[in-house]
Amino acid sequence: MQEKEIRTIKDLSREEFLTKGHGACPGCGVAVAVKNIARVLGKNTIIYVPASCLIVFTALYPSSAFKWPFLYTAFENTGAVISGIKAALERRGKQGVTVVGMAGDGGTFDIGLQALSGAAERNDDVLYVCLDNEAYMNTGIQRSGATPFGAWTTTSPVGKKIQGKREFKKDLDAIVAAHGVPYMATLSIAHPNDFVRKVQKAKITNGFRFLHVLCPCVPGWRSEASKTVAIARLAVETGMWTLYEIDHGVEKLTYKPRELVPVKEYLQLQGRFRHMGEDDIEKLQNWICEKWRNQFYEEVPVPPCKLEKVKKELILDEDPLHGP
Ligand SMILES: Cc1ncc(C[n+]2csc(CCOP(=O)(O)OP(=O)(O)O)c2C)c(N)n1
Ligand code: SF4
Repeated sequence: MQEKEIRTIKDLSREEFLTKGHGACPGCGVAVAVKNIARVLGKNTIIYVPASCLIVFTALYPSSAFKWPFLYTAFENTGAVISGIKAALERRGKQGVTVVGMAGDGGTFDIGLQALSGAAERNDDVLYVCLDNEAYMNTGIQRSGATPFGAWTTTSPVGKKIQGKREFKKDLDAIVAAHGVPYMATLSIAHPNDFVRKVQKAKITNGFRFLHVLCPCVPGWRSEASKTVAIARLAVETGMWTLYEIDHGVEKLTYKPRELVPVKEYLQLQGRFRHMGEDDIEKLQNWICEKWRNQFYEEVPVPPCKLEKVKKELILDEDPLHGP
C-alpha cells in the first residue's frame, strides 16, 4: 500500500503507540522524541529497546506503555536483535513490518557500536534510532562518547584536576555514514516538520536506516523542564547539533541557522556547564566553527562564525534541579 506522505506534523495520525502511563521525568526529550517517532511509524511496528531510560520508563515487566510488540535482551545487542527479528519475519513471509531499535547514546556510541556496525555493514532492513541525551542517564549520569566537551557528569567531575569532560563528542554519524547506509539523518525535537519528514523517509526506505535524535534530559543536563524544547532549538542555532541527512549518498543540510548563535547562550541554560570558564568556552566555540567548515564548506557558505569575548560568568536563569 502507498504510504501517505507526511510533510508536516499536522499530517500525523492522532493514534498513539507510546501511550499514557509511562514514567518519564517531566520535560524528558526522549519521551517527546519516541512519542512522535511512534506516531509516524504507526501500527505495523516491532520495537526493541536495550537497557536505558526508555526501557525503565516505558516497559517494566509485566507492563508496557507501547502498543507495539516489544522485546528486550541486553544492552550491547540492539543492532543484532533487530536484524534477528527482521530475519525471523522474512522467514515467515511477513512483509511491511518496521523493525525498530531505540537505544541511548551509551548503548549506541559505546557499548552497542559493534552490533550497530554489523547491521549497517550487512545493510539489514531495519531502523536504528539513537536517543542521544549525551550521558548514561539511567544509571546516574556517567559520561559517554556522546557527552560534549566541558560537561559535568559523575565520571567527568568538576574539581582541581579536571573541569568536566575533556574530550569532544564522538562523530558517530560520520561512522555510520562510512558504512554507506541507504538513509541516515539527525533530528531535533524543536524542528517538528523536519523531524517527521525524516522519520517518514526512514520508514519507507529499504535497508539499514539510522536516525539520531538529540534529547535534552532534565536531571542530567540540570535544566528546567519547561526549557527542553528551547534548549534543543539553541543546540541547532549554535551549531552544537547539526540537522542534516544522507539519502542514498546525497548529503543535505536540512536546516541552516542564519548565523551561528554564540555557544555560551546554549551553555548558560544548563547546570552541567555552569563551571565552564572562558578558555573552555572558546575551545568549544572553535570546535563548532571547525565542524561547520569541515562538514559543510563545499555545499553551503560557512555561516558567520564569530567568536565573541565572554564578558561575564555564565548565569543560570533558574536554579538547576541538582547542583554538581
Ligand atoms: C553490558 C552492560 N553494561 C552495563 C549495564 C548497566 N546499564 C544499564 S542502563 C545503563 C545506562 C544506559 O545509558 P544510555 O544507553 O545512554 O541510555 P540512557 O539511560 O541515557 O537513556 C547501564 C550502564 C548493562 N545493563 N549491561
Ligand atoms: S533521566 Fe533524563 S532521559 Fe531519563 S527519563 Fe528523566 S529526563 Fe528522560
